[in-house]
Amino acid sequence: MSELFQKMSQSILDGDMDTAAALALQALADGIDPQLVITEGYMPGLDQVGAAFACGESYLPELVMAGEAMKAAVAALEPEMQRLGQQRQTLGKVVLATVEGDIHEIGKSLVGTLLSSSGFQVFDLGVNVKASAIVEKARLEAADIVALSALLTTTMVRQREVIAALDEAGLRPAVKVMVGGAPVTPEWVARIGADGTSQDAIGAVQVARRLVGERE
Ligand code: B12
Repeated sequence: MSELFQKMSQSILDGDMDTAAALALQALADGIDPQLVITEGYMPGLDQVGAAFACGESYLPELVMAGEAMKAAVAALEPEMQRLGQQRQTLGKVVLATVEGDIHEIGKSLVGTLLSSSGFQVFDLGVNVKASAIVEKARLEAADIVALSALLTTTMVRQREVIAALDEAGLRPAVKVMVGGAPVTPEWVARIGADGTSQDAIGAVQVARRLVGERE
């Protein structure tokens, strides 16, 4: 299995969408758990690209290609992740978005996929979403949870703006707010008055379940 995982990581480093997707399908055919495939197969490659970018060893095109390859892999795994969660009951409604000014979608979409495969009804508004649109959807769907992703230190502040907008709209008492993304820390969560966070999509499901009063 480790050889397959190495190839997966390499496909991200190469920014090779076709290989990334083909390896994902191969893993599914071999009966490997899709969540394991993401964390052990593709994530190490993505982390490596991120680290290389951070210290100036690689540039934006590499980042874009790695992101596209990761998206292709997750898209190939998604139907199976959905299928695995199919029989579960609906645990609650989640309005999910990456905040305004931020176009990182992979982590957000992964959180959405795992939440919906765990039994939540997810309304994914996409990336670069204005606070007003998030509040509107939360109102329309009577959401239980609003989940906000931000990958940039410069866009984290938008999470606080959404909380303020929910408050202003009178929705805050009824809606739990979950925030996430690489720069988000427990201190940030406390500072902006959010209800929970997690560093990964699997943890996000646990937090969401806790927030709707569901026990593991
Ligand atoms: C891929 C990528 C891109 C792609 C995104 C493609 C796409 N379609 O999404 C592109 C090329 C577009 C991009 C652009 C930029 N990027 Co970029 N990008 C990355 C990279 C390499 C990976 C991000 C990713 O997808 N990770 C994989 C997913 C699965 O992980 P994740 O996003 O962290 O999500 C997990 C958790 O955070 C959590 N989570 C996420 N959201 C939520 C929400 C909730 C509610 C919860 C509970 C949990 C949760 O669960 C997820 C799943 O496990 C990171 C580096 C890194 N390793 O993180 C840089 C990184 C985030 N980017 C960075 C930068 C600087 C940029 C640019 C500003 C570059 C530029 N100069 O233009 C632009 C910003 C554009 C914009 N306005 O948004 C920096 C941010 C630095 C900072 N602290 O602010 C990073 C950290 C790279 C670095 N080391 O410097 N990027």
